[in-house]
Order: sequence, then C-alpha cells, then structure tokens
Amino acid sequence: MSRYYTFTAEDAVEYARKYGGVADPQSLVTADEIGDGNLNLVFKIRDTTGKSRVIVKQALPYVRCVGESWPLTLDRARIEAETLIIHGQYCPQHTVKVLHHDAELAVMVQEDLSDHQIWRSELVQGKYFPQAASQLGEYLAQTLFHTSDFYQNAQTKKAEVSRFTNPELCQITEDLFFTDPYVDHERNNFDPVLQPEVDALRADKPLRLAVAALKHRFLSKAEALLHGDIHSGSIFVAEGKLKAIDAEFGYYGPVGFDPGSAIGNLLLNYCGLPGLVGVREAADGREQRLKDVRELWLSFSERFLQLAREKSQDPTLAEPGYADVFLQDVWHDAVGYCGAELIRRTIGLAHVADLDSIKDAAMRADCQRHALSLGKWLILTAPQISDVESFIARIRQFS
Ligand code: SR1
Ligand code: MG
Repeated sequence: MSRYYTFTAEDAVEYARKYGGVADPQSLVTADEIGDGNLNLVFKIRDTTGKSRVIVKQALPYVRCVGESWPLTLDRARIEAETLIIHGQYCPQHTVKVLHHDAELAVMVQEDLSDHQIWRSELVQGKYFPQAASQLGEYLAQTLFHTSDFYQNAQTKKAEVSRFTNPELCQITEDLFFTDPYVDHERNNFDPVLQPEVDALRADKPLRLAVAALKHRFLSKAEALLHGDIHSGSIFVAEGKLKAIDAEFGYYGPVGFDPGSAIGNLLLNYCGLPGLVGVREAADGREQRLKDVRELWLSFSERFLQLAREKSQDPTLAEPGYADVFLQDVWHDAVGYCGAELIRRTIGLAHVADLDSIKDAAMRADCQRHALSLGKWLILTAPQISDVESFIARIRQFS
C-alpha cells in the first residue's frame, strides 16, 4: 500500500516543520499554494511573522493543467529531486537546494527563493538581468559535462542512464515538441488566424524530416543528465544570482537539448517584445536578448571545453580537439531544438506569457507568426549555422 495522499495546506505545514531543517519548526504556521506550472502542487510555508521560509512541492498523480483525465507517474518527483541533487553537487550556486524528499509521497522540501523572481515574468515586463545568461551557461556546462561520458565512469554512467529513465515525462516532450505541432491533434492550441501558417508547417516536407531527426536524437542520444525543461519559467533570478528549479523532466538525453530549450525561450521573448513593451521600445530589449543568447552559449561552451581539457576521465574522449568536435554537434542540435521550442510554444499545448500575454490580438498574431517562421527557419538551416555570431546576425536579418 502506498503512503501517498495529496497534501492540504495543513499537511504541507506539518511536513515542513518535520523536514524543513529550520531551527524553530513550531514557528511555521501557514502554507500558500502557489503552483502556477503545468504539473504540481507548490506550497510556500510561512512563519508567524508572515516570512516565507521553505517550499514544499508535491507531484499530483495527473497533469495539473489538464486534469485527472491525463494520469502521470508520481515517480517524476523522485527523478526531479535526484536530478537536482546531482546537479547541485556539480553546480551548487545555480541549483535550488533540496532539503528533503520522499519518493512515495512524491514530495520535496526545497530552499525558499522568495528573494528571487521567475526569469520569464521579469523578461515579460522588459526587465534585464545582465548576468543571468552567463550563469545559466555555467549551470549547463557544469551539470552536462560532469554527467557525460567525458567525466563519468562508463559503467557508472550506464547505471545512471537506467536510474534516470523517465519514460512518461519524456513522452510528454516527444509528443508536445516533435509530434503534435506537425499534425492535427486536439492538444494543440492556437488562434485560428494562424491556420494558414500551421497548414504550411505541416505540409513542409524538409521541415518534417528535420524535426524527425531532432526527435530521433532526443529518443536515442543518452549523452548527459539533462534538466530536460530549462525554459525561463524554470529559472529564478535575482541581482547577480540564478537558480534552476523544476527538473522533473530530467533524463539522459542529447546535450544540445538543454541549451537549445533555453535559447528558444530567450527568442520567444525576443519575438514577443514588440507586443509586450511597444514596437519602438522593443529594440533595446531585443538587443539584450541577443546578448543573452551570445553569453549563454559562450559561457556554456567555453566552460565545457575547459572542463573537458582539465577533467576528462575517459582516455579516448580526452583526445585534444575531440571536445571541440563534440560541441560543434551540440551547437547544431541546440539550434534545431531551439527552433522546435519556438514552434511548439506558439501552436502546441503549452504556451508562454512572452507571446500569450500580448493584449492586442493583431500584434499578438504578428509576434506568433514571427516565432513560427523563425523556428521553422532555424530547424531547416541549423546544419549551416556554424557559430553563435552567425546565428545572431541571421536572427537580426530575419523579421
Ligand atoms: C503537460 S506539461 C506541458 C509542459 O509543461 C512543462 O513545463 C513542459 O515544458 C511541458 O512540455
Ligand atoms: Mg516545469
């Protein structure tokens, strides 16, 4: 018999008193359920002064944003906690701290980050965090290098691939990223004014082939323990600080998927800015997003190369020059996954505020068309875009 039950606010307070690691547990008195993601319950636990002290997060046995008609494994809570613990081992400064977790209750207690904000909300308001992109690059380099075959013992790594097999969550990505947007599926969600663009995407044979190759690599390339859902809503920022959260999609997959998803979300903001802050005012924000893209990729790739030079354990992968060759493939994958993120967040099930919160309907549709055409073009031209400078130059030309 499973011990699982769905927490009420009172249960969350009681749990936080036991496992929150606070010196004065009896001072914890209230819980606000603040979950605004697609999947879980999230309780902010406050003390008698109203101060938020810890977070209790519990997985529901179904997809929250859809309801009980879409059951979903509770094992995602274990995967999330164990992924964050490993990522925290290699990059503690940019990974939310797990204080306690219980796989059967599908619950995790994590550090309170009330002095941070969700990066997406800040980007939607036109705010700029100049260090966030390079810190995210650092997080990705540390976590992806140290869980890859460059650093892991080959036998240990195979056991880890098995521990982090995450079939149900991976299937969500496989369907929502790579399948649904290109077929007529009831989960898709878009304004009917976009129907001509959607029809054109679905009829585009070279695009469908390129998306098939991206999905195939997502299905089969067990290169490193990915975060698996590293969009700007899975990232907390504060001045000079950044922390990744929400790793329930963690699994061993292609390294390019994480930086590609992250860059895709920066470009969703780039596409939405004219509708969010005004056409003239968008220019500065757009330059900041392109700067973010450059810094994210450069900090990721430079740190990955440094780690490969200094810490590679596999004698063959340590061959001078091999990490550069590997990263070139990662780059091309990342550009493709970035394009797929732009498309699926515009016409698939799960959207983003960077586009959906644009009030003017005509402007919103224009920004969505931009995201769709940019996404399609990135997927198609990924093999020809050699580096981040030409990527940025092409995005500037593309409107
Ligand atoms: C049904 S889950 C929809 C989306 O939310 C998550 O954050 C992932 O991005 C997933 O694709
Ligand atoms: Mg999430």
